[in-house]
Amino acid sequence: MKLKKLAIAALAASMLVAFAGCEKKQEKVRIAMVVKNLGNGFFDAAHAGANEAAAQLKDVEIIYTGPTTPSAEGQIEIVNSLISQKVSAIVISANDPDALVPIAKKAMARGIKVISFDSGLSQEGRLMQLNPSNAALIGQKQIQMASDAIGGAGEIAILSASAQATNQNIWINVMKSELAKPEFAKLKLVATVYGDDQSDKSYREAIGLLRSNPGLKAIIAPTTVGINAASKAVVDEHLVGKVFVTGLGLPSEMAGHVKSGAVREFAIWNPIDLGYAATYAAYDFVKGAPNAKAGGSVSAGRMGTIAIDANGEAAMGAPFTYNKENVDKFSKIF
Ligand code: RAM
Repeated sequence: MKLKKLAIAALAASMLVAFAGCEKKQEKVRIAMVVKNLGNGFFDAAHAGANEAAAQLKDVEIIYTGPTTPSAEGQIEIVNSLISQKVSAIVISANDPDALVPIAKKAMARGIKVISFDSGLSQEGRLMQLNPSNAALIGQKQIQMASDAIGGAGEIAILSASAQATNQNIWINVMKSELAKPEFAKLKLVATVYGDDQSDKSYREAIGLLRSNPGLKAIIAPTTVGINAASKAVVDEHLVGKVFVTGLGLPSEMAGHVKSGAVREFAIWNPIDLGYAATYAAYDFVKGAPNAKAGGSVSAGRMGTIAIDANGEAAMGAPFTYNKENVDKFSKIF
């Protein structure tokens, strides 16, 4: 009888161990990618990169989310609910550098690792900001492309995303400093408008620019949504060859506009790689990797090691330029 009791106890104990093991296996690192807004091809590509990283890391689940329109309020609500869901990390492209800081701090106080990517949060609101490239390079490149498209002289305008977007505002400041240089003295910035990364609003703003500035020669749109909408507007207003659009675009969305002649050149980095690297970075923070800190580095799978500077910022490669020679090839990728 005693033996039988012992055997039952041993069986129960082994079942418990097996159950606990099973539980452990199911515990995944839940990384929430919060984007500026849903329905933007750029973030869809970043999401694909996040999924690729999760498949390689094996114990990661990606929660892809964002508001329908790019507002800080929408993102605050989402972050609040992610705090209740006790996710492991939040990887956010912020619609405002400061408005989201209190909620990001609340998340971090609960042990959630918050990093920003693409459009950054102010330093106190995140552990790391992953920039796609160096901000100076991105800004300079866009002025250079506009200047080249119009022979170095004429009126230009900027069609941006939302007025509070961290990334676009940094690039616009660089563009303005570039315009102060003697080599761009003949370029005149006549207006800066905001399409809020919504196709319809961006299109209307572009039409407005074209109609109220009859001497306009170039529109620079440092947003994939804006550049696509501005190119359509130039075609619809029969201004191909007279007004050139440039900025940051997705080859898959821009190939037709390069062919129509509305766009000669545009630039971008690989959004798949950006989402992939941001996911790996978040994973290192969740796992408490000793180097995952300002002044350290994160390991980003096929992207190698990414250095983090003293302000907690990291940058990936230089933006790449697309034109009629290469746009079709890349349009199959992103
Ligand atoms: C849009 C978004 C994003 C930006 C790209 C270039 O998709 O505004 O934040 O990085 O454009």
